[in-house]
Amino acid sequence: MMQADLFADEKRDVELGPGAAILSRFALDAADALIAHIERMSVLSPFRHMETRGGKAMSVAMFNCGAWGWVSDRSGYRYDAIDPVTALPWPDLPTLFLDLANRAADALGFGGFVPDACLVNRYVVGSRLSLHQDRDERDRDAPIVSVSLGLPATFLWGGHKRNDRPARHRLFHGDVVVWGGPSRLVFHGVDELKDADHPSTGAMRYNLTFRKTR
Ligand SMILES: O=C(O)CCC(=O)C(=O)O
Ligand SMILES: [Mn+2]
Repeated sequence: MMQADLFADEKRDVELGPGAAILSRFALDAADALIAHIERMSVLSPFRHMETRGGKAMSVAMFNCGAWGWVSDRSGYRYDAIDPVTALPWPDLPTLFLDLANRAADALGFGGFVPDACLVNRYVVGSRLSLHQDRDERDRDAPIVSVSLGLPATFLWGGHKRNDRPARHRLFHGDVVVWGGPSRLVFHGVDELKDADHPSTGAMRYNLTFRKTR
């Protein structure tokens, strides 16, 4: 098991493009409280492997909190107010989540960001997310705010075309990525998670993506 590379050597923000940046360790102080909320909410709305339109189970397990939740099945991708597993509304967005997302968006100049959806992703060793655009939201003026927790991952930051070769950036525990404005529809993804043991999450990585869907 690899133990090195669990934490960044230094705090260093990275500009990804217009309206897009990695805010190094922006969520570090809140990280353990965020993880406690994730674990509490996953009792109400369990992590599940959704199916793609093609009928394949995704390697990343997910649930949502907030008024709207992203769901995928053989009929496609959409936002739904009801969790199809529990037949209940998704858990409420904790105030801590809302406040963090709002502050991160503000740091990039996107004032007044109030997300109505938060997708919670859980990666285990070998999980990956192939290059995609976040385009199921009706509101494209608001940015996406993404929080990384636990094991580091390699974030793929592409271009406006699927075939644009992506840049690779390590994302560490507490890092926040914001992309909006001219970068809102940039293709992005996550490379296969490598085995290691993180003091806060063990052999897992969590990711929160905050979205304004309407
Ligand atoms: O896990 C990540 O860092 C990115 C997640 C993502 O792109 C998504 O959930 O749409
Ligand atoms: Mn995405």
